[in-house]
Amino acid sequence: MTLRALIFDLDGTLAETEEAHREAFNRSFADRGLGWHWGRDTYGRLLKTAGGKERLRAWQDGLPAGAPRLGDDEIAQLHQEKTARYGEILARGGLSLRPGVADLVAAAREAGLKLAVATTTSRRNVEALCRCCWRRPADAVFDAIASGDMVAAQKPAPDLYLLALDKLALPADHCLAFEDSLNGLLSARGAGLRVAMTASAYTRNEDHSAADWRLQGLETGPLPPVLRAALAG
Ligand code: XBP
Ligand code: MG
Repeated sequence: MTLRALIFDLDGTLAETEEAHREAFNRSFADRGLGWHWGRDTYGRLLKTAGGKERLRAWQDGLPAGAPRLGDDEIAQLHQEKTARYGEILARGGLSLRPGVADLVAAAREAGLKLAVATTTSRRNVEALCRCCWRRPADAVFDAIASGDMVAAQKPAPDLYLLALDKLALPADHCLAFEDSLNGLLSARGAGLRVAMTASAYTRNEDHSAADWRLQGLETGPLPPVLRAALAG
């Protein structure tokens, strides 16, 4: 099989973004005077639900009976406010790529591989991360972007990776996925992809044994043999 493209998950894989997301959620709660606050332990549990709006609904479902609840339109509005806060955090340079990511992306581009993103977060947040960490628009870094606002079913459903493959116009067996979470692993495998895992701060205790490769980090390697061969040209 000739490797033709790398498909990267974004949150937790390209960068440790979830503390910035958590801060943005908490700021949007405070702005509205909701009296909600997500600590790390709570957020770690809520991260089992992919997608910020879906996560807000899962949070509400766990509130005591009789607690005030937001309707779907209010959830959508609150999530837009959260996304604005997240963009402000990244615009202040509040984030950097995980070690090894910039070098791998540059080496893959140099070797003629296509590069894609398959992420549950929004297209707007993909743009914010690329401008913050690469100082370039997302379309200048990646050949194809599949984001949560483009599909109906979030990870672990395969929809995002199937959309990335469609945008790349490549079959799954010519591509390699990089993920940090079990939801992402299941999504990529569901789309027929082989998966290299780099667990992140919030996913270190998950069971990633179904992955094809489990790396400590992209900078420590060893990279999957199929990728090493493609980079060697
Ligand atoms: C991780 C997610 C996202 C982020 C929050 O996405 O599940 O929901 O936690 O971003 P990835 P939004 O697939 O990149 O790991 O609030 O924009 O959803
Ligand atoms: Mg992730």
